[in-house]
Amino acid sequence: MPANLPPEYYAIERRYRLAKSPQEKITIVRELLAVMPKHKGTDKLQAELRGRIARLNREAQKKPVKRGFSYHVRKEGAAQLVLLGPPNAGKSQTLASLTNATPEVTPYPFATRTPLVGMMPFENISYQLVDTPSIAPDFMEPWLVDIIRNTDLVLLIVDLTEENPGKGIDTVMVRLAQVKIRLRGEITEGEESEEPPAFVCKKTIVVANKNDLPQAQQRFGALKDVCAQRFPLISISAKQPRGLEEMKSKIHKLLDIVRVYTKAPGRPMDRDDPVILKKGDTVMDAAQAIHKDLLRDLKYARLWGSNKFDGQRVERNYILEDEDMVEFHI
Ligand SMILES: Nc1nc2c(ncn2[C@@H]2O[C@H](COP(=O)(O)OP(=O)(O)OP(=O)(O)O)[C@@H](O)[C@H]2O)c(=O)[nH]1
Ligand SMILES: [Mg+2]
Repeated sequence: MPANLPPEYYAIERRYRLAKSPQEKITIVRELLAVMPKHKGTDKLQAELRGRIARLNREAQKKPVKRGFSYHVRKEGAAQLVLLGPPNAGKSQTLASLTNATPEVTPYPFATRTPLVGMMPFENISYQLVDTPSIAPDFMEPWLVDIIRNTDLVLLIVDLTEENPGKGIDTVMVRLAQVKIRLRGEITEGEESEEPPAFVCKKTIVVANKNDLPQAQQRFGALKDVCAQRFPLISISAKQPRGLEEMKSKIHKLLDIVRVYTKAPGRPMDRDDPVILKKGDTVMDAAQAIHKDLLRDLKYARLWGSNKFDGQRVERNYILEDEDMVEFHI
């Protein structure tokens, strides 16, 4: 008997692939169970998902239990970006300018006390932004650690009205080193293994904000000298706004996101709802993102897109590129 799963099921399953922590995965598997029609055709799948929850629970329990209060920000969209920085740098203004969220933007520091989320549209996808409380030499919310460890990219916002905007970068890096997090412009596997054990590296872009104010250009020049070797760097005015489109493109490039449009033979291509993959992912990864049965039954695919002739036949292990169109053949 066929499972006849509804479209939401596949959308949720795609999110599952992007989830990192066991806890996050458990929540998503529960959602899968909730939307799945309950009949004979889904008995096996239901049993399998319940087994998966049990396995993930065991995995979650292996980790040391952390005391204290924590926020969990569930990932949505193509990737999650966390806004970090020293007080008053303009993190909340950046969130307000890029998303529909309405954070408190104030002339005084430490106005933001809890994480606040907004979705930032980019072309036909969107990224999730998370605004956070400021980090100072003597203050960082303890729960911020988990949020940073779990995120896909850090946007480190510094303030061009400060005489030395680079100080904001050092403050944040020193504070994070104390909780075993290293911010890096580039992460290659070899480099990561050079870090002391238990350190987590997070890919980071430095965003110098308030470039509409006097002296900003000169200070950005100085900042470039000290930081452009270590981090991708961009200058913006979150308030005006200025440089935000360029920043979004840079973020998209850095994340190495591959959008793939998929379809079954004889069916139309849906260009509004790409499957989100990582650089290096193959036709098999795209199939798995849709359904594991598709992965099992897949024989080959036909491709439309860059560097191919239309309808070219490719094998299961073919590496996909951004904006490729894939037709699955089973
Ligand atoms: N001129 C100018 N002012 C800005 C810009 N971005 C933010 N500001 C101002 O800087 C101040 C701080 O902005 P916020 O967005 O609240 O800064 P924050 O980093 O969230 O600060 P916390 O209160 O510590 O959370 C506010 O008065 C904003 O209006 C900008 O691009 N240009
Ligand atoms: Mg704020």
